[in-house]
Order: sequence, then structure tokens, then C-alpha cells
Amino acid sequence: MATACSSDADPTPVSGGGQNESVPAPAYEARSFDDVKPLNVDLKLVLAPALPEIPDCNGEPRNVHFTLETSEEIGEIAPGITFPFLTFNGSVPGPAIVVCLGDWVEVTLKNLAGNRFAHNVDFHAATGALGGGAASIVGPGQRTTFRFQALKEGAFVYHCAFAPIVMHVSSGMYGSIIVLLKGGLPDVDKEFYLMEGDFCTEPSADDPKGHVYSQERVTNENPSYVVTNGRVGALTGDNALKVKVEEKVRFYYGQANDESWIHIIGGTSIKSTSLGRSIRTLTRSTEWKPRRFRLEASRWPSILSSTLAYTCWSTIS
Ligand SMILES: [Cu+2]
Repeated sequence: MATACSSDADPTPVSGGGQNESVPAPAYEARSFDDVKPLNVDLKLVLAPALPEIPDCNGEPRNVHFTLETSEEIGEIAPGITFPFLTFNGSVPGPAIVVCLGDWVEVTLKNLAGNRFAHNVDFHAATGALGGGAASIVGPGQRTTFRFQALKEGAFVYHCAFAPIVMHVSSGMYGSIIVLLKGGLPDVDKEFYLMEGDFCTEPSADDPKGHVYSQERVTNENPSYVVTNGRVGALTGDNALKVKVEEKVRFYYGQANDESWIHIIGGTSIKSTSLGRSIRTLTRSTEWKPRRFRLEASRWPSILSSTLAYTCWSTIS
């Protein structure tokens, strides 16, 4: 088993994706997996805008396992327009992952046989080993399992970091991982997971309605679609988010593209909190800010100075 513990080693951040700030003090002291012998928990992932079961985070650290499966499928990006998506678990964004501070996060990454590309996964809730990217490169038909300990609270992006990274991310390979403080979050009536991303597409040579990835649009930073939850109409019409009057609602809002601002009309936001920031994932390496908007009193810090975390890595297989 290969291990690397950045909390007691050189503090220079080594995670990829433009994380170039000094590493803050860890929010949680790293402990030995073998000493703690954490309870194994299988996290049942669900597709956006749903969230998995939210843990209460009152117990001992757990070993939270889940499987991400890479898929390469042509789907509809707008009515009548198709695009060859690259995804985690067949959805854009990839499933939300919610764990507690101190939990170990044990990831199995499967790259389906028949896929064209190698893939990996880079969690910005972690540092070292390219956020997992260096530990998780899998070719078609391969799988790998690795784990890290979540030592910094906040909302972070995860994404494929296999070259060309821009192509993999802007084709849909991104999602959010949320690390909760001890005690979890106050109860709400409904929770939703939203994530914005850009797609740079152009009609293929033989089919004007069959779009393909456009490197020219990426280079010119000129996306053809700026969408929330992966496609035009993902949150409108029959897909509209529904809540009842007086219900308390929490939104987890992330971005895998250029910076923009969510704007809630028709309701009162009791509290909106920025929990982290990460890279802008298109052509520039400037920072962007995934945000989680909470509609109730918050005991979280208003702004996290960084998404960087101290992490002990273990490559399991
Ligand atoms: Cu990929």
C-alpha cells in the first residue's frame, strides 16, 4: 500500500488544477486508519439535483466508500442537439458526495470497457497525489481503489484530471464533495444540489444537430452552452425544483466554469455562505468559487480561505 501524508511532510501544495496558495493549518488532526479502525459505510450515490443521505457527523470518523463509474455517452445537451458527454456515473454534474470532517473517503473508480479514454478523479477536498488524480488513472476496463482522510471542511469540486484536462472537465467530468463539521447541519425540509458548467461545442461535419467538442471555442473562452446541471432545461418545466410555501430549503451550489452568481428570486435567504473555492476549469487557471447557499442560520465560517486540505493518502489497489 502506497501512502503519502502531506500533513507531516513538506507543506508545499502539490495538488493539481491551479491550487497554488500556501496550505492552511489542518482543521482536523490526521489519525491513523489502522488505529481508529473506522466503521465501513457504503455511501449510496444519487443523481443531481438530489443529495445522498446527509450524515449527522456526531460519531467517530467513518470509512465512507463509494464507486464512481466513468461513462462516455452521446446525450442531448439542448432540445434536438446532442453532444458526446464524458461523465461520472452518467450524470452532469457527477453525484454529490457528503462526508464528515475526519472521515476517510474510499473511492473506487471504474472506467468501463469500451470507453475511448483513460480517466482519473481529482478531489479538491484533498491535497497530495494530485488530489487523487495521480493515484487513480484507469484505462478502459480498469478500476482502482484509493482513500484519503477529509481534514478540511467545506464544499469542493472534484473532476477528471486526465490530459487534456480541459476537454475532460468541459465535457462533463465534474461534481461536488461536501465535508461537514462535527454535528452536521441543521435540519431543513428540502435540499438540492446544483452545479454550473460550460460546454464548448460545434456542429460535426456531417450532422448540424450532432455537436462535438470545440477546442477553438475553449481556446477563445466562448462556450456555446452555460448550463446548470448539465443541459438546457435540466431545471425547468417538468424538471423544476418544487418546494412548499414555508419550507426551509438548502442549496449546495458549485461551479466548474467561469465565475458567476446565483440569484434567488421570490424567497428570503436567511443565510448564504461561501464555503470554498477552487480552480476555474476552462482555459485560465484563475480561482473560482463554488458556493453553498444555506437558508438558515450558519455556524460555518463565512468564507474559507482555501479549499486546500491536509491529506493522508493510501492506494489500496
Ligand atoms: Cu476523464
